[in-house]
Formats: sequence, C-alpha cells, structure tokens
Amino acid sequence: MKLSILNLRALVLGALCFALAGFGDKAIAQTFSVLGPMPEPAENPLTPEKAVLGKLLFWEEQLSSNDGVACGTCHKPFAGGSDARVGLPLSAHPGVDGMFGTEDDVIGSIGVIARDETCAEFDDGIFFPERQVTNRRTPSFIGIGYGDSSFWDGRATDEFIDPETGDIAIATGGSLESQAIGPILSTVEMACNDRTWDDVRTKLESVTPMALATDIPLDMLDALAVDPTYPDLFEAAFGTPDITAARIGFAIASYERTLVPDRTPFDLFLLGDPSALTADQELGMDLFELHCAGVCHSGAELSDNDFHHIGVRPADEDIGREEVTGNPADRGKMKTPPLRNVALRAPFFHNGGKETIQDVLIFYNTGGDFPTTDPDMIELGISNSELLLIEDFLINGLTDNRLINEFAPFDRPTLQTFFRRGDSNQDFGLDIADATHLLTFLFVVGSDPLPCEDASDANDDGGLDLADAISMLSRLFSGDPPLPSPSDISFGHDPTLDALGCNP
Ligand code: HEC
Ligand SMILES: [Ca+2]
Ligand SMILES: [Ca+2]
Ligand SMILES: [Ca+2]
Repeated sequence: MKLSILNLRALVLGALCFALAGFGDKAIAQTFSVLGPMPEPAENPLTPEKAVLGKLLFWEEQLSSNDGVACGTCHKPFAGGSDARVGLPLSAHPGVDGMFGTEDDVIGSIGVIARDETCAEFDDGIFFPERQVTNRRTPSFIGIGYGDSSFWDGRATDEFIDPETGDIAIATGGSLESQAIGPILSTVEMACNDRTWDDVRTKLESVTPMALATDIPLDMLDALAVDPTYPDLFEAAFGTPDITAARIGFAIASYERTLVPDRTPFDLFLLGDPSALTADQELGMDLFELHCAGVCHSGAELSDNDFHHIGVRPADEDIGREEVTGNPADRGKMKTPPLRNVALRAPFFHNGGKETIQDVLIFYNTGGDFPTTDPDMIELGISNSELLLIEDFLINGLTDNRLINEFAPFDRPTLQTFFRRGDSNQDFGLDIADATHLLTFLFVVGSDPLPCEDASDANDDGGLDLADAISMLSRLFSGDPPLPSPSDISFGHDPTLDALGCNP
C-alpha cells in the first residue's frame, strides 16, 4: 500500500504526539477534557446586550417582591457560585421532621419572610419572624450551562416552556432558561404568595436599575451609562421594550453562559502546561481518576449530569429525582455536581451535610453513610496519604482563582447587607451590651468604628445618637414593640435609604 505524503505526515505526527504525551497522560486525556465553548440554544443566541441585561437582572434585588433578595444574594462567585452565608445559624432548614437541631437539618439559603398575596407578613409556623430558608443547599450557577438539566433533581428541563404563553420557547438546550424563571415566583426565595409575571413586569417597569447596589462592575455601568429603564434595556437586548418571563429567562441564561470557569490549574495542565499542577496534585488527579471519575466525575465537567442516591441521607427524606420522574427507582437521587471550584462551595452535598472536602472524601472512602442500592457506592479503602493527595487536587487543582478574586466575568456589585436592628455589636441579638457598645462609640474618644451603622441606628432615622441607645433600652425594658424593619427579631436588609453603612 502506498502512503501519500499527507497520510505519512499524519502518521508521524500521531506517533510523535503519543510519544510526547506518554501512556498515562493519554489515559487522563480520555477520562478528562477541558471545557469546550459553552453551548447555546438556537432560539437564544448569546449577544452582549442580552448577557449584560442578564447580569443586571441576576444582581437586581428589586427583582424580588420586597427588594431584599437577588439571585446573587444566594449565589456568589467567591463562594464557588453558591451561598457564602452558611456560617449563620439562620441558614438552617429544619428538614422533613420540622424540628431544628436534628440529624435531617439542611444548610440552605436565606430567602424571604413569608408574605401573603398582599405582601403582608404572616407566620409560616417554622421561620417567622425570620426569613424562610431553602430546603436544599444552594449549588453553583457558574458553568452549569454545559449540563442538560438544572437543580438537584433536574426539574429545570432542556425544553424551555414560556410560562406566560405555554409555548415551547426553546426545544433543546434551554435548562438555564427553565431554571432562571423559577426563583422569581418562589415564595421562599424571592416572592410574595401568588406573585404573577404581571407583578414582576410592573415592578421592573417602575424601578431604577441597580438602585440598591454599589460597587457596580464596569460592563454593567456601561450598560447603565445613559440611565436606561428596564424597558430600554429589554429593547436593546430583544428589539422591543416588552418585559416577559421568557425574555427574563433568556437574558439571565445568556449571562450565565458567559461564566466559563476554564482557567483552573487542571485545565491549564490538560492544555499542555505540565507545571500547572504540582507533582502531588498530579498524583491526586490520577487517584481521583482511579477512584472517583468512574461513572460519575469524568469528562469535561467532571460530572455525568446524571442522578444518583449515594447515601448522604436516607432516600425517603428528600426523594429528589423521583419528584420529577415519578419513578420510585429514582428515590433520593440528586444530580452529580460539576466539580470545578468545588472547594469554594462548602458545606457539601444537597443538604450541606459535610463541612469539608476531607469529610466528603471520608464519606466516599467508607462507602457512604446510609444504605443505597447504587452498586458504585462501596468502601474504597484509600489510604490516608492518598486521600490527602486527592484533597490537594480537588482544592488546589480545580479552583479558578478568578472566582475567588471576583475578576471579570465573575465580578459583581455589592448588595445590601442583612442585619438585626439594634444589634450594634453584631452578635445576632439585642441586649444591653448593644446599648453599651453604641454609647462607647458615641462618647469614648478613640473607640472602634461600628461594624454595622444601620444596626446601631435603632430608631432608623438615618443618624446615630443617644436616641438610638434609648430606643434599644426601651425596647428591652419598657415592652416597646420591635424596632423598625428588619427589626431586632428578624435578620434582613434596611428598607429605608440613608447614608449609613453596614459591613457584610
Ligand atoms: C434564596 C436563595 C436563592 C435565590 C434567591 C436564588 N437561588 Fe438559585 N438556587 C438556590 C437553591 C437552594 C438551589 C437548589 C434548589 C434545588 O435544587 O431544589 C438553586 C439552584 C440554582 C441553579 C441550579 C444549579 C444546578 O446545579 O443545577 C441555578 C443555575 C440557579 N439556582 C440560578 C439562580 C438564578 C438565576 C436566580 C435568580 C432568578 C436564583 N438562582 C435565585 C438558592 C437560590
Ligand atoms: Ca430537623
Ligand atoms: Ca447584639
Ligand atoms: Ca438613629
């Protein structure tokens, strides 16, 4: 057989590549790959106008009924796209038993106080007067568009149905759009009861974009340079000023598609920079490939985008995927999360039940905590020194530093800080120490600045003086009603604009 020059060249090149790559790395390349371009559905091609509108909407607290919650309140880049407020005791959901402090509790995200259809607060029986908390740990919104479904149970589907018309707006590839319209009407996350898309439209038509945010990133400032209204911004993105649910979904999904976490040391290593991973991290990657990639954590995303019950909790406790499919075989199954930036997202799993990566590794190494029918959940018997190498890979090999530093495109505005009125010393309660704390600030020369001026402004008149200490004391000792919203018994944002600040 005669080889053409071209074929010969291909052969030689192929052999050379093989020799250079070495056998082990070739296997790695088959198990893992770099993130390709983010897919976008034909019906919603990515444009800068849609993406920046989506970014504005994602960080827009006025998208919620009561101005206190944006998508970004629960999803922060520096927390790996998840919620950073997990250290607060108020992030607890009592789980199915309805009781706080038991085994089935979940570390969720703080949403809104329960409000009826007139947006009046009511006692939900669990959280009131505090804000409600989601019943699952918040996953990332970054790099999610590679998958074909969204949420832990995958209920946000590939096919995106326009919720106002019932039409199929996107036939396939629209899970981000399907997901994005969910929280806006969710009575736990952002809405009063019975909120409609008309309500959302009316609200967005009337507000000044980003009026509540500070430190606004440059691309958002550019879009806001001519003081546009939301209808103006929708016109720039979609050609007409109409605000619809589908367009909100299209815009937010477009923004999310610009968030590609592809500069991890792992990605740089796969692209051919052998120094991107330390020797230990490379060993950790090999061990990860051997023990963890298997059916679940391989490919470009390090996720099979499928659903598994791995025994973090009993399957009956949160039935997960079964809720979507109706199939009892899917009981307790949750979506395999992609693993880039995983270390920033502690605590882990759908219930936030494992505090550290080390805890997660011990969980897998011992074959899980609760019985599961999954044949892959077996004791792994990995040695401690090997576990440390895997941990090193997961923590240092898979983190894109642009998220930690919140560099573009992972930059964001500063949102409102939550506090308790009167909690001058920031220990989550109002007591006499808060009055003393404020008085010290007011009258002792050289005393420390207040960590949260808004909290110390007990009477919410925009100033800090003796009257605030008196408000605290009469609330404590004269049976006065709760201090002004968010009040001393409820954690939330300041509903009145003033010049005072509050450190996050
Ligand atoms: C109150 C906190 C909260 C708010 C507000 C919120 N989310 Fe989430 N987000 C969550 C939680 C909790 C989940 C997981 C829910 C589940 O799977 O059942 C989630 C899931 C997601 C996912 C799915 C990720 C995956 O791995 O499948 C995306 C994407 C997302 N949110 C984006 C958004 C957008 C866009 C908004 C605003 C329109 C928003 N979130 C508002 C808490 C929040
Ligand atoms: Ca409980
Ligand atoms: Ca206090
Ligand atoms: Ca005051």
